[in-house]
Amino acid sequence: MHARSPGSCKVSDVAHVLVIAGTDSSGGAGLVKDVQVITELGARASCVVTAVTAQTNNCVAASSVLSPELVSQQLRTALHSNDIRAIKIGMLGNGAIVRAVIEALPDRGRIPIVVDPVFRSSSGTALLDPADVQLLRDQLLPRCTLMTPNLIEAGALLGRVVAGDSTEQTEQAEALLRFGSEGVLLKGGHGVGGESVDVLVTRTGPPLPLAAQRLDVTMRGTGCALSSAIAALMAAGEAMEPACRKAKAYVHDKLLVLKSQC
Ligand code: PXL
Repeated sequence: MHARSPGSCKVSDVAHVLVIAGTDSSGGAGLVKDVQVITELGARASCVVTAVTAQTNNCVAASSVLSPELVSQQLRTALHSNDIRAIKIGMLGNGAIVRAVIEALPDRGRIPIVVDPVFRSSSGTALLDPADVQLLRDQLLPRCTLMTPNLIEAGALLGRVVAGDSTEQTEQAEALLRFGSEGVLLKGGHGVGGESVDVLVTRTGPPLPLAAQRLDVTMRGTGCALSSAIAALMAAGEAMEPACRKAKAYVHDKLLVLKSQC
């Protein structure tokens, strides 16, 4: 008989996602949502807090970013203490934190890094200045595996008007790919039409439309949920395309449940 030492538990077989994000006191978006989704999908979560926000569903009452040193230390210690299999990046808050995260990120290609570019709260308050959006675009995206912008964030990153149809959406997704990530999932949730179509573009294949019936229901934190689900699935070994498909179906199911309750 062997006594198991406390350190012998094999956590390395477990999909473990590191979330870098801000908190939302309402619980509707941000870190709480991320950890909830990751846990529900059977993965483990560690976290790096970048900012603390006081929010209702209708407004941001207050917001304070943490020091870049504290963000950097959280990131380094989380990576050091755990066998992290994927990283999800949400709200960063300012340029100093964007830089701190870039410096402490693992080398590209080691583990999947999914970035959901958070520029505004759902209620419309800016959560990242335009100059810092450029920094994220030019220096963080080349370090990432997948970016998951919505149509509005894509317009801000490209300095263009929001795509009005599927041809423009695919063209904008391809333009976003030039910023250096390996893939871009450009979400069509803010568009019009009977279907909500996300377009996945990568360097290895043709653009892939992922369609779901558009539901006349809104849920805060759907962007957080989708990117966290993708990160959890990729941490468990899924490739980018099936991870995006399954994550979209997962979020769609959540919206269906919400609709059935309305
Ligand atoms: O849904 C994007 C998002 C991410 N993180 C925080 C947020 C929001 C939207 O409101 O508040 C903290």
